[in-house]
Amino acid sequence: MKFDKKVSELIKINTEPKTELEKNQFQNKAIMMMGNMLTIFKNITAGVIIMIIAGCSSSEFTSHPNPISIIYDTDIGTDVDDAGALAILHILADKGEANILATISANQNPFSAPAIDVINTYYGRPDLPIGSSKTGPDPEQWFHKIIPHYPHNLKSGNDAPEAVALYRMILADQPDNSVTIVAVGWLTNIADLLDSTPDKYSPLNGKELVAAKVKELVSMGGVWPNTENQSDYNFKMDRPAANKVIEKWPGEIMFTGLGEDVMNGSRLAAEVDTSNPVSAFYKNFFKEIKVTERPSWDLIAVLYAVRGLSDYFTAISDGHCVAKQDSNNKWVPGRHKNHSYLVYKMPQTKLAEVIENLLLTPPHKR
Ligand SMILES: [Ca+2]
Repeated sequence: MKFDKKVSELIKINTEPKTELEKNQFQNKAIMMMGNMLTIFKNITAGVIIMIIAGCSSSEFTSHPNPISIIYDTDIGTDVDDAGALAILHILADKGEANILATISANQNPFSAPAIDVINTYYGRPDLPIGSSKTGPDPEQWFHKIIPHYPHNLKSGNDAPEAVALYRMILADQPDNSVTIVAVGWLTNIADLLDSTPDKYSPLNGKELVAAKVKELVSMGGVWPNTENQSDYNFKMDRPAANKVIEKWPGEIMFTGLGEDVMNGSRLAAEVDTSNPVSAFYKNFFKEIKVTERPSWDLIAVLYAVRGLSDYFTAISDGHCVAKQDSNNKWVPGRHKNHSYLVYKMPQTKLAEVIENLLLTPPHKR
């Protein structure tokens, strides 16, 4: 099933009033589903018993007791780390550590959403909802010209659901305090979500919906603790959006910002053939800008969003970030409000190995 068909069906389910006939059909379906679930439960129980008897260990691709529900928001195409970050998000989902709810472009470039679709399709999730900003920046830089060579359904971001509508539809359907949003580009969609008004998906406004459903926003932005004239790309690209999110986001934000000195991509480009589009994206990027590896900015944001601090990072939470009108950010030490930023705990070379090993993991074939 095409992802856009799935999204349109989701919209239909969430919006159309149910007639008596539909209600009866719904009840019958619910009864059938309960029967199916009982059968599945019996099969799982039997499977577990067989595994125990046979002495089997669980495979690498087992379900995790608490997979993190993730919405991935990206400016994919302006660099290559967005593609690598989406790849490792899929691998972490294959391992049962993440449940990807949606993949959304903050980049208005019409090729960004198809690039996301290429990666989702390669990693076996062609049905994942994909949204696209209709208002965000559209830089001329574009590094993924080879997307036509890979299977995907979405031909243009103009055909994708509008980003904020998709956010609202997905969030409204999730349990309270359960969703992690990881934003690895500029914060246009996140600011627009805050400004959104009640609609057919939820009677809550954007700020209320976020407060109810989002556990944490992970933002790959800023230089920490202070920029000190090192202008940050993601904040700078949509400064009003960054300032709005810093000042008005109603829940926890983890600013990651790390990655400049954690290099990756060299082994992926050298050892994995171009049937993997992410390997091809890295190869082309390296050729175009004449480098052999790339910082892990966005990949670190995803790694933290799914695995938390783990052995990799420490959080600095005593204080808060102040939005400034230029392209800088300032950390004011003091009592924790709702902001934190990451610092390294694991040596950068070892962290680079963790990330490259995830990039080299082949997709779980479904
Ligand atoms: Ca990015």
